[in-house]
Amino acid sequence: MVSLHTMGRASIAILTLLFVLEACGGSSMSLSLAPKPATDSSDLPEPPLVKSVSGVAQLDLIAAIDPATNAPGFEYAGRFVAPTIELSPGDTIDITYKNELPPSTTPSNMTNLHFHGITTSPLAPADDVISMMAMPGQQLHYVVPIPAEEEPGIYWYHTHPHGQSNWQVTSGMAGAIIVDGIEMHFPFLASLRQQVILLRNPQDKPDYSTLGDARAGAQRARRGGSSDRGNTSYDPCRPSEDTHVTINGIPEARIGIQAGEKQLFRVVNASANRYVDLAVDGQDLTLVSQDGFPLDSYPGAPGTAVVPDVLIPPAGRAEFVVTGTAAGTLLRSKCVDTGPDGDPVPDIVLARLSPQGAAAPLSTSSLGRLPATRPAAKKPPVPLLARALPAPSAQHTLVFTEETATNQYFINGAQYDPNAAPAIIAHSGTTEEWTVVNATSELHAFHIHQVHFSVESIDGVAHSPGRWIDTVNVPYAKTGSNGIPQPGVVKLLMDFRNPIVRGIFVYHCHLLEHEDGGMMAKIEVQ
Ligand SMILES: [Cu+2]
Repeated sequence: MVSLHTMGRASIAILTLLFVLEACGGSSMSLSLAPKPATDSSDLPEPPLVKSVSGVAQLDLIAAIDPATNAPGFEYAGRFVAPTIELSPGDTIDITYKNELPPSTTPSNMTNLHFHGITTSPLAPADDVISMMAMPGQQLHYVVPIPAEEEPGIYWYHTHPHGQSNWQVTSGMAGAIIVDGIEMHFPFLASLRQQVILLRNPQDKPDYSTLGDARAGAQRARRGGSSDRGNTSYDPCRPSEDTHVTINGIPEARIGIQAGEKQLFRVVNASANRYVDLAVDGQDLTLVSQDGFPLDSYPGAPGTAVVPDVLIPPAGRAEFVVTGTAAGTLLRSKCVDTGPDGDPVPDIVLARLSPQGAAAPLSTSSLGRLPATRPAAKKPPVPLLARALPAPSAQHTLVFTEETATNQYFINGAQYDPNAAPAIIAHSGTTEEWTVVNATSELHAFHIHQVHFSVESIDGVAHSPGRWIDTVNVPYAKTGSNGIPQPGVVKLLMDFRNPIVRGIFVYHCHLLEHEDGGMMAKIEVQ
């Protein structure tokens, strides 16, 4: 359960005001702080774009307190906004990251970066979240090589300081990464406009002063034994202050799309803790990719899937095609049942899809339209992912448990210890079968750095077709017909074949309150 309050209404109103000021070039002062009516949504803001030049996407990023929210944020080019990084397979991300957060003890305001979903090295100066850490006043230099065979799709970067990830990510320290070339998998996408969408769930700062970390304090006090464990009549769709979601930084957006026009929506659930289940009223979605990997990257899998909705756990991504209608329609997140001990996730509207405004270009950047003439990225004749999968060389079981009274979270009975040896040793070039067991009464989202995996089964039911993903929902425990609690179980095929992935990295629950509370461990691939 996450019991944090959302940012206050005033904070949201200020965010809205800032956006409107920006949209108006800062010239208009006849603005109201009153909530905007749903019929007058602002156009979807587009973050600034950093494109690779000569194979390198270079940027300077600053961690600092955003005066608009009084919370930590990314400052880029003088604005508090996380830029979108766009590059080709084989390119390199080069980021100078300076920590200008104030020195503090609760929390310490240390920070770093993780490149979520990217198949890259876990060793410094690449995607190392264990030894690379900047205290206030310090600076890090990331050089992250993207393999030439990296799948084209949407990834993201976010901060990953254990104990403080929840507060930093929920405050917006996260941006999108686009690896170009998805039109090589799906030529029909080349002529479509696309929308890069980051969903966030702004929440209040954890009370670090009570116990010195994010695990308890006011959250525990507010929870006050309110667990619904064993309560079968709880309402998972109940309204809650904690369930507010922003779309590219605003409460609700208008997306211009003409009647009959198809667009590619590329969505990151950058919430620290909130699930979304995306749907568009009156139509099915044509899903083309999950977690950055096109669906047809799994051997034998169909290229696309027509689905009524797509569940995206925190940190997950989905890319899908939607169709405009003459009367307009709504992009919404449907209610999600996160379990008796989980947070309410009610149905909410995220965006109004409308023909109004569609005549104007949606974008002035290359992200507004995938150029059909883009030079083909280098792709090996037989990509690693397309080769026959070796049989698993090892099996591991991870049991997720928690103490809701103290807000502590465990994998196989242990909380994360930065000084502990890796809990799992794997060997490069192999696959392994991992069984993730959820013995709690709420959902968790299993994620591992550096590699993707496929889901073999969920609660004993074979899962087909195969897909490569990096974050998976793990069902909560339910009482069986015999009256005995049955844990939720997912079986995963872990892919350690890419030789770039060697070293020590982590796997964890991507509900970041749980990760901060200990639900994380190390793996070493040798
Ligand atoms: Cu969790």
